[in-house]
This record gives sequence, structure tokens and C-alpha cells, in this order.
Amino acid sequence: MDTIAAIATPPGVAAIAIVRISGEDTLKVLEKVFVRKKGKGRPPSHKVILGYIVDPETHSVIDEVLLTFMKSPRSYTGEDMAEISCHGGKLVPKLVLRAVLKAGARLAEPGEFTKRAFLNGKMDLIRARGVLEIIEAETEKAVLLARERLLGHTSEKLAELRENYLSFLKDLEARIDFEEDVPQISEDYIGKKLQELRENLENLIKTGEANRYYFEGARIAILGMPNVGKSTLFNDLLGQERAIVTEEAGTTRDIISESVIWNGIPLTLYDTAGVREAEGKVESIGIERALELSKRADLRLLLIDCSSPLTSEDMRLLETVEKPRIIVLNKIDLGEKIKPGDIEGETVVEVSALKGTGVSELRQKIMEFLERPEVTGTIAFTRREGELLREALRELKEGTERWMEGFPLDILSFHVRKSLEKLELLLGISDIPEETLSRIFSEFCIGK
Ligand SMILES: Nc1nc2c(ncn2[C@@H]2O[C@H](COP(=O)(O)OP(=O)(O)OP(=O)(O)O)[C@@H](O)[C@H]2O)c(=O)[nH]1
Ligand SMILES: [Mg+2]
Repeated sequence: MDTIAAIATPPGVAAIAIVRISGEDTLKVLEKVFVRKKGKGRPPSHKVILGYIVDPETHSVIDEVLLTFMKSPRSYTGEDMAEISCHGGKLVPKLVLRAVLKAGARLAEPGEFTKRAFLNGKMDLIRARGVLEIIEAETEKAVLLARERLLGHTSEKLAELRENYLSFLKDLEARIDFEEDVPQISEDYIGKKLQELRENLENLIKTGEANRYYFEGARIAILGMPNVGKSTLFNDLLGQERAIVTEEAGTTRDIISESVIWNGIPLTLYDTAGVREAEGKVESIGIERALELSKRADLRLLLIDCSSPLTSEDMRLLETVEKPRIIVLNKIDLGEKIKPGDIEGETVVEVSALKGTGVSELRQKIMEFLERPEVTGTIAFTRREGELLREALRELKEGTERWMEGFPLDILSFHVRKSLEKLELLLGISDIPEETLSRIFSEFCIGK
């Protein structure tokens, strides 16, 4: 692979900055740009050496630096690598990088160092993501969860589960093939194993999803008919007059979002356009966006004006808006024509967004949904990872069902294998499409 370089520290005035290089030509690049202050020859591995960065063409000195060279495979990416600690500031790091690029390196893409670490088997996908998460963490809990992933503890749990899958599959396939020197497993054993695998997966999903909000944050969408008080409530929850409120229906036409941290969970609140038969083009696009957003949200607050009876449009929203959700009966200061008892089987909160009544109860209900105090583990999965685990569970359940219906064992084995494949995708053990990889690493910053 070609040799890449980037500035790994943020721009701006600072005491030092770091320029990173990785690839098989690292030493060749260094030969052209680095001059040792004392001694001669190639820089020894894993030692800090004082010297100068020079322009490879004019040989004029650019900066005095400390260089650390790391010989393959003992480096972050697994390739030959160098880190040049130069002076910080607006220009010097750029000049150092320019010299390195002139000497034959190419500018790295976002996340390319970590991508190489993954491709060279230095870390699995979960650990690679952990790198991004620890950089982005805004709360202590987020740091703790990201560290668990970065250090490989999460991957170890998954690897253990994978071993269980593999040994079960081996037993299963031995029985299918009637291997005589292998003791045959009983139906009882199969049932127990399937249950064990299922419980393992379910526990991972439960803990992993509950903790996700702490590092990925949660998206909460406020939805409802026009004029029910969505923007008023949005402002209440934020504690600032962010969205425009008027007595006219159709005031909010686009999605407005704002981020807050509640009890260590980064939240993004979304105020949306009221959903109705739109009167104009702008409004109808706004409504489309609101419904689209609802699909991607982690929690929805469905607002209903309870000062007048339930409309057929409210009913339609009650049918269409996805769960999990909280039904918010607003405008209780005007008297209630709709009571919580009228809406069965849902979490209902009564508020007056205008007066601020009930808003702290609503906040509490939101936190109850996000915090899940019953979950104690430190495993966390991203949304994508959670989906893969769910797919693994689905396959396992389907296999179990068909086995119980009396289908032959190779059908079961097929589903167990499929389920295992999802786990392997999660770890990055099986082949991941280049497109997925690019998407995962493109979220990183340049230099990581
Ligand atoms: N009496 C009373 N009026 C409220 C309450 N909440 C909001 N309102 C009023 O209802 C009107 C509409 O409020 P908004 O917050 O703009 O409603 P919205 O749902 O965002 O409306 P659209 O953006 O048009 O969809 C305003 O005049 C608010 O002052 C409440 O709890 N009680
Ligand atoms: Mg509004």
C-alpha cells in the first residue's frame, strides 16, 4: 500500500503538532526530509530522536522536531510509521506536511490510519470504532463505554459467543454426516444449546442498546398536528426560546434541532412541522421530512391538544407514528376533553407547555426510557451493530422454530451459520463490502 501522511492534531495555535506517516516508504520519505541533529543513519525504532525537517528540494530547514519511527509490525497501523512532533500553530505543521508530501507520501483520507490498522489485523471493527468514539466522547460515561470497546473487552465477549457457535456447529454437522467416531448429540442437547445462544444474544442486545445512548446520543422527535404546541414544548425542554411560536397553524415548516446533555446522555431534540393536509409546497415538504425523521428517531413525543376532542387526524397519527413513543396531552390549562384513560396501553403525560406544568414529569419519563437503570453492564453497541445482533437473533429463532417443527438438522445448521455470519460481520471477521468499510471510516477525522 502507498504511504500516507496527515496532521493528527487540531489546527490552531498550540505548543506542538504531530504529523503522522504510515506505509512501506516511510523510511524513504524520512531520508528526504529528516536530518538528525547528532549521529547518522536510519532512525532506530521506538526511540525519540531530535532533528530537523528540511525541504526535500531546497534542503532549507523548516522546523526543529522530535521524530519517533516505529518499525512494522509494531505500530498503530501495523506498517512502518513515523510521528513528527513539530511546533504547533497555523503554518508550521502545514509546511512540515507539505515537505513530507513532496518527499513521496500522499495525503491520508479521513480514518485511513485506523482503516489500515483494521485491514492489517491490528484491531477488529468494534475496536476501530472505539477509537472514533473515545475521541468524540463528551461525557465520562461515554469515555468509559468507548474505552471498553477500544480495549477489546466488548470484542472478547463476542469472540466467546462465536466460539460457542462454532463448537455447536461442529457437533451439529458431525451428527448430520453420521461421523462414527464422534459421540452423537441428543435432541435435548441441541435444545439447550440453542437456548443458551439465544439468551447470550438477547443479553448483549439488551445491555448494548441501553448503553448506546450514552455514546451515540439519542434522537427525540416532537410530532403532532399543527398548533398543538410542539414548538412551545420544544422551547420548554431546551430552556430557551429557540423555535418561533405563533397562534397560526403551520408556523414551523422545517425541522429545527438542538442538542442538550441530560444526565450524561447527549440528546438531540427535533421540532417538526405539524402533520396535516398541507396548504403549500414548503409545508408539504416539511411534513414529509417530519415523518421521515420519525422513522429515524429513538423516541417520539406525540403531542395532542386535549382541550378539544380527539380529531380523526390525531387518530391517524396515533396509528402511524412509530414506537417507542410518549403521548403528550397538551393545553391542560384549557380543560381536558381527552383524558389519559382514553388512550390505552401507552405512556401518557399531561402538560401545559404554555404554563410549564407537567414538563418536569415529561422530562422524567424521557429519562426513564433512556437510562434503563436495570442495565448494569458496560457493553455498548452502535445502531448498526445492534441491528446486526438483532438479525443474528432472528436467524437463530427461525432455525429453532423450523427445527421444532420437525425440519431436518441441516436446515437448523444453515440458520445457525447465517446467524454466526452476522456476528462475524460485526467483528469484521468475514468480508465486509468496501462500501460499508468506507462509510464506517469516513466518519473519522483526517489523521486518525
Ligand atoms: N393555552 C395554551 N396554549 C398553548 C399551549 N401550548 C401552546 N399553546 C399555544 O398554541 C399556539 C401554537 O403553539 P406552537 O408551539 O406554535 O404550536 P406548534 O405545534 O409548534 O404549531 P405548528 O408549528 O404550526 O405546527 C400558540 O399560540 C401557543 O401559545 C398550552 O399548553 N396552553
Ligand atoms: Mg411549531
